Amino acid sequence: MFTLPKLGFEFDALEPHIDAKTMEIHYTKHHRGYADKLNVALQGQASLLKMTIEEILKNVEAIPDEIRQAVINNGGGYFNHNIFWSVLSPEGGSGPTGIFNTALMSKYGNLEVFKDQFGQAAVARFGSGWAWLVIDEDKKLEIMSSANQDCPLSIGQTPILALDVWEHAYYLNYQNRRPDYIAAFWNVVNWAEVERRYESAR
Ligand code: MN3
Repeated sequence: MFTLPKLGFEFDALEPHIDAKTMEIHYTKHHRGYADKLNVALQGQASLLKMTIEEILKNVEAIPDEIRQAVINNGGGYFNHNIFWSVLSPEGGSGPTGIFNTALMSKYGNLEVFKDQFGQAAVARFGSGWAWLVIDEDKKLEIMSSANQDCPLSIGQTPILALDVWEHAYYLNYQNRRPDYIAAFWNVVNWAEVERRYESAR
């Protein structure tokens, strides 16, 4: 059974950048919904139930046809939000450090260029989806976006920074102003966690 991770902060801790009501509904309804539906889809699937969610999403072709799309949607929804909560923090926003920062700077030149390109990917994602900073097996950094709950793990990429751009992530506070939500996101990014994910990836 896949269960929700405990949030590292209260629902109102990210205000004014992400409001308490959005956080509460997002975590207790949307994220829980993905976890519940993933568990339903996996009922009786003994071999899949022995795997981690990362292993399942890395091997979607091994999922039986009749549940594959349900697992991609709900397993992706479950895992993607786990990452998203982990890279948010009320103490966030400072900026990257260490070897991760060195890699980021060598790719993008400076943090503002990176934020701008990531923001463009997030704005340009039509409809519902995610913006990502990912690394490949050589730890090469790349900005990408995905539709719906499609997970970068399924195309061989390891996500280290995530931004949910489904309307449910921002509509209560920002309505149609996705760019304002994206700009506010940078104030609550937990760069230490992004860095940890970069360093611990193999
Ligand atoms: Mn969401």
